[in-house]
Amino acid sequence: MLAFIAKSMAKPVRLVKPVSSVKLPGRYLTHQEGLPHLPVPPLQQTLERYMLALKPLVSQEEWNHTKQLVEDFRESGVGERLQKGLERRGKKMENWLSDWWLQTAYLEYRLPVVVHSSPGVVLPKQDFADRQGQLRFAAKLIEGVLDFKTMIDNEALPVEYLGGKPLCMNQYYQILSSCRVPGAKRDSVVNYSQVKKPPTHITVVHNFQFFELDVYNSDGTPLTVDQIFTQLEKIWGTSLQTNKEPIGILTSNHRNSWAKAYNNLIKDKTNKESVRTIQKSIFTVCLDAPMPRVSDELYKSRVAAQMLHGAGSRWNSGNRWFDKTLQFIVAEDGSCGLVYEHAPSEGPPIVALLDHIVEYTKKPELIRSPMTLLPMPKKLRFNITPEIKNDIEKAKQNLNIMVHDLDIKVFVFDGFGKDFPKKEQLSPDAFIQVALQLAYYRMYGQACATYESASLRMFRLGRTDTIRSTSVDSLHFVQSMDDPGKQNQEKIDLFRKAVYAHRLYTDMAISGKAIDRHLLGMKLLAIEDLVSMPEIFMDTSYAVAMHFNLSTSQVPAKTDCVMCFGPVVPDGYGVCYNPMESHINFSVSAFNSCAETNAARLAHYLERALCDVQQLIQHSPKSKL
Ligand code: COA
Ligand code: HC5
Repeated sequence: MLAFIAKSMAKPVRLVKPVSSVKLPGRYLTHQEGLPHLPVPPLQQTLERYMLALKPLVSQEEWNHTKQLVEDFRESGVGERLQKGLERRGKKMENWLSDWWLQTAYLEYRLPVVVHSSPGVVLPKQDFADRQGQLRFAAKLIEGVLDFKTMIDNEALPVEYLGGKPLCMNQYYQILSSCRVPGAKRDSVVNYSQVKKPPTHITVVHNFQFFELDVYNSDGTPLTVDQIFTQLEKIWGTSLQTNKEPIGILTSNHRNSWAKAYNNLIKDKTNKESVRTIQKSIFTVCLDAPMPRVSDELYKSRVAAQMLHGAGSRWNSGNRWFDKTLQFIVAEDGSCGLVYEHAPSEGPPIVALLDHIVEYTKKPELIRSPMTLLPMPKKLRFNITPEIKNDIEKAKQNLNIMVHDLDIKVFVFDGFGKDFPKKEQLSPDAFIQVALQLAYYRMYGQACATYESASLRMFRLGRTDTIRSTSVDSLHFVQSMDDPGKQNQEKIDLFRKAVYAHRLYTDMAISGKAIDRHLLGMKLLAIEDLVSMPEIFMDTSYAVAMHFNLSTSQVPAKTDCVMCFGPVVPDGYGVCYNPMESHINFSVSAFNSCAETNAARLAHYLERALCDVQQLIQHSPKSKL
């Protein structure tokens, strides 16, 4: 099917350039070409909306100062010049933003991918509690991913829609057989899915030891679940020693340190080959060592931590290659999930894959096929010099600090799900976001800059823009909620107004009219084109607006699972939620090193806020709005 590209490309596609340069023929291409280009919003509109977004965040004095800077920006012609530059870029490129975004948000970002960038997903606990069950489930999971891969390869994935509009499907072609590679100043992503001979193996890691497992027969058919199970048993049996160097932990380090260690590591030919095998593999499966048991209440938070960072060098953090795009994690006690490297894709395609796998693993097994003798999966060797050993030790220390610093709380809100807001003719997402504003305001007595991911996939190669959840309307509502001088009806009206405002911003963002990426574009163009940085980007208000104490994302799934990620500022929270019909799965993260934040406390305030708003609405007659 992909023979057309296969012949012309012997090397992996290296994503220093945007993912865009991968050309796929057929149905996919026709679909992609029908998608609109991301527009550059009008300058005046963005500047006005920026001033409005600042209202609830800065003092009147700061606001007046910024207003002056914004006027200067416009009147001096600097804004217009940058605007024209962006518009030219928009005409030249498939997407004026995607490559910049890939570089600035991911490949040039130097903090470790662990906690700071790679999200985790906690899948429902599976019904097994021993090694047999673990390997059996892992085998089914592998088969499920291969089934999904066939749909990708055959371009048979159903096109997704948002707000009635078809979405860009490019990210699906970036998640398999790809891997991030560290670089001195910036990383890159390699993608082997469209090379002449695409890989037919996955990597499996157990007790910190990596194996190459071929998952296809020579005729191109995938191995059966039984065959994979037998291969996993062999891997297990040859990796019983627990005293191995956790080589994979190197990938958890600060990107500059890892890039240095990487260059040193791959000087050795055997090491280089092993690393290439991991990078090329279709995906990775981590067979994790058992973790300490915790109470039912703490269980999901414990698993979320295991997915995000592996729980430390003593536990499973060395049982990973964090640069790998997809790592499925299966433990002996039935816990399972995933950690993924964010550069190639947003959450929704990953979750679509997970939904498919979970359904697949539930299917009854097919009749056992006669077993052909398969070769032993190849163990990937690493020669550890004293220098590499030293790099591993340093990476361990840093990782353990990160592990101790991450405060994570996963909980299920079971008061209601999407059902209640829908019944009240309110957008469930906006409802949750406004409740979160209330929770934060009650804890801190003020509002903060809040980020919610909005999909730009209505546009070709679209990634995300920011929904700014803190608005003048959300502030009015949260200030009124606990004000004894306000009547319930007034509070309800203010709540509804805030919810509408959020939904309006969402519609604006998904149709390419939000302000954050436009401002970023002008800033990046100023770095390229201007001699000095325009003052609006050096202003305190700008810094406040970009300091997202609340970094949030809705990632809906069919599966009853929860996604999680770390905060993006030292004194912030990461909040991710999956709203189901009658409950909502939440994760809240924070850093222990920050005395002002506490994940469980915000979780508690959030639950209370959701309940209080429901009560308010239920116990009052329908609003006029
Ligand atoms: N009355 C009744 N029902 C309503 C309603 C109203 N006023 N407003 C919305 N609904 C319904 C919708 O029709 C929808 O129905 P469904 O469950 O049958 O699909 C449901 O409520 C959910 O809508 P809403 O809560 O408004 O959110 P959304 O699904 O439009 O999602 C975003 C909002 C911002 C999450 C979405 O636009 C988006 O961008 N998603 C991608 C985010 C992303 O990429 N995250 C990961 C980043 S890595
Ligand atoms: C498996 C779900 C992961 C969700 C990850 C996510 O939301 O990433 C955001 C991406 C973006 O561009 O908005 C970034 N964020 C975690 C910082 C919100």
